[in-house]
Amino acid sequence: MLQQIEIPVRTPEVTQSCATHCPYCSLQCGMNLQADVVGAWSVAERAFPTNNGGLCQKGWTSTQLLNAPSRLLAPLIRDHKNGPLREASWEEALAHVVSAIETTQAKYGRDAVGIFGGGGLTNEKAYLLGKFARVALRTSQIDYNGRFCMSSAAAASIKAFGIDRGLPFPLADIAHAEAILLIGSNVAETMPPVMQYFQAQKKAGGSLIVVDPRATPTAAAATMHLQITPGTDGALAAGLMHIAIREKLIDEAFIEQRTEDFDSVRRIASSWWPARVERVTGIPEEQLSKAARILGSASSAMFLTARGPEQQSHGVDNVLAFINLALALGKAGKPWSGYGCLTGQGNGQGGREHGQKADQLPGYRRLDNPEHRAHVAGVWGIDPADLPKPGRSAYELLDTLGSEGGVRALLVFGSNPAVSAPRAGHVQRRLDALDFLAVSDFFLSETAERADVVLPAAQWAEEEGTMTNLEGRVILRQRATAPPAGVRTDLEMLSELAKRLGSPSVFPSAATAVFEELRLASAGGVADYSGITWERILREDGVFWPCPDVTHPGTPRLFADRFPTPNGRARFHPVEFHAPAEEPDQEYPLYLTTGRTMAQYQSGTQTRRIPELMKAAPRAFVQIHPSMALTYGIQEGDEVRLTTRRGCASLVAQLTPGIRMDTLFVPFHFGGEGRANLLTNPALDPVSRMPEFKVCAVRIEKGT
Ligand SMILES: Nc1nc2c(c(=O)[nH]1)N[C@H]1C(S)=C(S)[C@@H](COP(=O)(O)OP(=O)(O)OC[C@H]3O[C@@H](n4cnc5c(=O)[nH]c(N)nc54)[C@H](O)[C@@H]3O)O[C@H]1N2
Ligand SMILES: Nc1nc2c(c(=O)[nH]1)N[C@H]1C(S)=C(S)[C@@H](COP(=O)(O)OP(=O)(O)OC[C@H]3O[C@@H](n4cnc5c(=O)[nH]c(N)nc54)[C@H](O)[C@@H]3O)O[C@H]1N2
Ligand code: SF4
Ligand SMILES: [Mo]
Repeated sequence: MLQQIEIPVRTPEVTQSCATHCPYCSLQCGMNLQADVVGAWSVAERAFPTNNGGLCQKGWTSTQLLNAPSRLLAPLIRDHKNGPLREASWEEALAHVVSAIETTQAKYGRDAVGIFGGGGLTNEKAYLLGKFARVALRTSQIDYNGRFCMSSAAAASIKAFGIDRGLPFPLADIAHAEAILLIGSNVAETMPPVMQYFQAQKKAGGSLIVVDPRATPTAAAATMHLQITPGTDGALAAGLMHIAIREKLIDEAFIEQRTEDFDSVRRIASSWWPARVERVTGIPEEQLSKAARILGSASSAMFLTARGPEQQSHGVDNVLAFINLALALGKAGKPWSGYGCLTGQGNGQGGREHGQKADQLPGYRRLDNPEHRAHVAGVWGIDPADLPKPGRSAYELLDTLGSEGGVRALLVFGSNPAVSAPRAGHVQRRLDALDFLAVSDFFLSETAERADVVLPAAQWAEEEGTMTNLEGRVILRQRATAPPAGVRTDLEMLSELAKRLGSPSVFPSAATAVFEELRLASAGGVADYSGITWERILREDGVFWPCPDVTHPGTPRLFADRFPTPNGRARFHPVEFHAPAEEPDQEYPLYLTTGRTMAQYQSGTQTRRIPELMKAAPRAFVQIHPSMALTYGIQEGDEVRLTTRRGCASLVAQLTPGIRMDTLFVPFHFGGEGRANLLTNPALDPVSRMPEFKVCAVRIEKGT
């Protein structure tokens, strides 16, 4: 007989705890990291005023990243172009990077060396990366993945309001809005803890109208779902404006007192009668009228966009069209009202303020403005004339790699463009055409796999630094533990490279010192951080910029008295609707749209290494309506092949009754043949240079 053996259950004893934030999205949920007696880290709840203790599955499992078996623990070098990567010392790796930079610049000029950054980098890293490009390399060729993220919303906000801060109010205000139009955002999967505010808003009797081609979990939680045809957001906004004007729902007094140029918009809206809008958007007339009345008669209303309407070749116009609507209804600069963009990456907001964007200097200053150049050059101790001019945007930079007059040597910090850039097959070939590629990452991403030098970076729990969340709240990630031996922080890498390149300015490697410099560089700029200190951030649960001095309380809510435009008024923009760059035809009869799923993050470099997340979302799939699947003889779980004018991808069919009949949806988190971006169209918005990730024409076939 078997004897019953008692197995002792080990209750992990907490020996260390550190209050910090999640490594992933722009919500930057507060969390505690805890180490038990054997030094294993886990995540515990922390009351922070954004997530109030809530985390999604990615946050809960994030400490598994720290000791994932595939973590890079030493630099890697490739001796010959097609040879294997081998381990190397830091001395050898850094010397190799420096010599490649010097050789390339000597042969082809300064602009032949480029930098590609990321919106997940801390403010300190984004700042030092921008300074590294302009001062140590003196190249104009720097841009970053934020260009693929919220650049359209940023450009539109600057045009209309004179400032770009994701949300002009704290998240908690959402719970108080009487009506909300949520356009192309699937927060229930992309920022699950935010749902608590939408739920509270609904519970208080508010209306939540979700605009999405799919009946997402977010749409399921709404009071109304407008199931839009991909790429027609501009027509929807014009149609809602038409009804608002016709039914006298607009706020004439607000338009008169706080805005300019409404007449141009009124003219355009007159031709967007509901029947026409229904034809273009697929949204029934009754729903259009109902939505317009809800928004127009509410005492407060918010208009929130995410990537749905923004990642289009007319993304800026789409956002401007919704801002026009918010202004016409008098719903901006008032309590529980306004337009906001739900930024995406961990530091999507701060990452676009401090200089890794092609046209930008710290504090949201501009490279083409002589006063701005003089201020920042002063902080950096260089002649303003030595600062380069604005460079190419992200896709345009990637498109020139290895070509005549293009970038020949590229350094990547915090991005995986081989998976996440549009037309990824082409981008991959451009990466391979480079003379030299260096990548700093925690893991061997699909981009790092192609590098000549891979630099292993410390992770969020092993270093410190500030991030600016989607509300414009600057928060602090504290260091819980030391990085493994053989791993360095990005700041240490940049500091050492700058020194070896003989930079005329000092590049501190401590985040505290970099933040002090950032405060000076941003002083007087639009995104003014000069009054923010790390002590204040900890004491006050974050500080909202602008914060121009240490006695200033910070600015949770913008626009109460005026808009930061020269005359203090918000500006209407007469935007005409344009169809997407590519529409379905006989050869490619369906719309393809792309986006996210809950359990995976971005290009998947991090989340594809976590077993629980792989169990929840194991591989690349395509959502297809069951009736459409029937037409093609496709069943749940079948291997299918998608083809567009850019290329093919192999995916598994997921029959989804909630998607439009004419639309397929593919998440972009997977590598290899399942990459959504083998299919996407790099048609760029003329202003923001955002690619059209959200719409192209596609063909589907059974089989691989
Ligand atoms: N789980 C998870 N969460 C994330 C991320 C992640 O990778 N995974 N990434 C973070 C980042 S960087 C970002 S930017 C955010 C993005 O957050 P979201 O913008 O919420 O995410 P997406 O899935 O890209 O797009 C949102 C929705 O737009 C819809 N859509 C597609 N085409 C159109 C269209 O033409 N018009 C309209 N109105 N809607 C359309 C899609 O069906 C989708 O449901 O998420 C952040 N959070
Ligand atoms: N088809 C399609 N494509 C899209 C989108 C879409 O909706 N559809 N969305 C676009 C959007 S919104 C975004 S934001 C981009 C994101 O796409 P990517 O730029 O590829 O984003 P990540 O996968 O987060 O890549 C970050 C990489 O850097 C590493 N990393 C993270 N933090 C750090 C750090 O601090 N230091 C260093 N050295 N490395 C770090 C990670 O391990 C990872 O390999 O994708 C875009 N691509
Ligand atoms: S919602 Fe975003 S910040 Fe919060 S736990 Fe999930 S991934 Fe992390
Ligand atoms: Mo993003």
